[in-house]
Amino acid sequence: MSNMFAEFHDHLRALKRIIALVGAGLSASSGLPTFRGTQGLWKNFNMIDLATPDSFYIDPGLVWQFYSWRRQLALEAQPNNGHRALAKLSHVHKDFITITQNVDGLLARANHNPERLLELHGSLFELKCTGFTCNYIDHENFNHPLTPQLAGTEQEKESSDGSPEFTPVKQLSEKDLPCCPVCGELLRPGVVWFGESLPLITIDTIDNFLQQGKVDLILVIGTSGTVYPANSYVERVRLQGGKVAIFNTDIEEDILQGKQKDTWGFHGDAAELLPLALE
Ligand code: BJW
Ligand code: ZN
Repeated sequence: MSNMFAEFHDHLRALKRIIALVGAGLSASSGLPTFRGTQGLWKNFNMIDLATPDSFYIDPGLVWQFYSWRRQLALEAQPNNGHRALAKLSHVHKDFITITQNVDGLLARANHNPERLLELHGSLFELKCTGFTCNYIDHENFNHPLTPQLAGTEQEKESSDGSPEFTPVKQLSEKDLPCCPVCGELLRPGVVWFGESLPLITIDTIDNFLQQGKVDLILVIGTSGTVYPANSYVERVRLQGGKVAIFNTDIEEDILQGKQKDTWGFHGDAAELLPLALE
């Protein structure tokens, strides 16, 4: 592996335009659960019950307890060396952007250059009004709990395998949940659920970066690559002739054996691998 890092370093020095595409695996060693897999968030609850506009419409109390618990986990978590390695690169490399699917705010807390950080799926710490005619957004709200009735969800114990587990503790109605200071309607988390459009300004910034010149390399960090449009950026870089470097605890065998053209595979914890590969 050490030869591979040396080779990668030489390569990195010669590259101009780089994208990092980040998923939940980057924050795993900060103690935040991923979504899929045996220790993932979706093992007890179907994502359709928690991460769609319909689920919020049907039971906002259940969905708010889920996000209140996630906010608490993220507030207690600390950025790891992987977050810090990307943050460093964002200050020294001019033609570099990080596209993160994570909503935990840990890259920002690791001092990532804000101009080069694109939060594709929003943020746990943004609150948006659901009122039809109201555009109220609270861009950064780190209060916990958001209402007295949302207190308590954070006391849930770990599951038998040690991973944090969500269990709703109460039946909550709209009056128990955060409401808009302007119009009084229900507030919702500022994250992107299935079937929703992504922030247009973010999509445009990524499209512009991809169109301004060939992207030489995309670092694909701790993501299963199952969600569109995030997963499409890897193929777009390949089509431009760019290379791909994967950092994941689960990598296909042919990639590890160097059989897939223009693809590097770094197998293991992204928090440990990224400082070795980037610094
Ligand atoms: C480690 C590690 C360690 C572990 N080190 N590695 C059919 C029907 C309906 C819709 C669709 C459909 N087909 C396609 C769609 C579109 C849909 C979609 O993609 N669905 C698929 C599931 C099929 N997409 C959408 O609906 C999106 N909107 C959209 O397309 O609108 C149209 C549009 C497009 C473009 C412009 C404008 C409009 C929206 C998708 C929103 C996804 N939202 C979520 C929830 C966010 C809120 C929240 O956090 O609760 O985002 S879903 C969830 O998945 C979350 C994540 O960001 C996302 C990706 O997950 P990620 O990060 O990859 O995590 P995991 O768990 O899957 O993988 C972790 C990886 O880490 C694994 O590989 C591990 O091995 C690895 N790992 N430990 C390194 N220590
Ligand atoms: Zn409002």
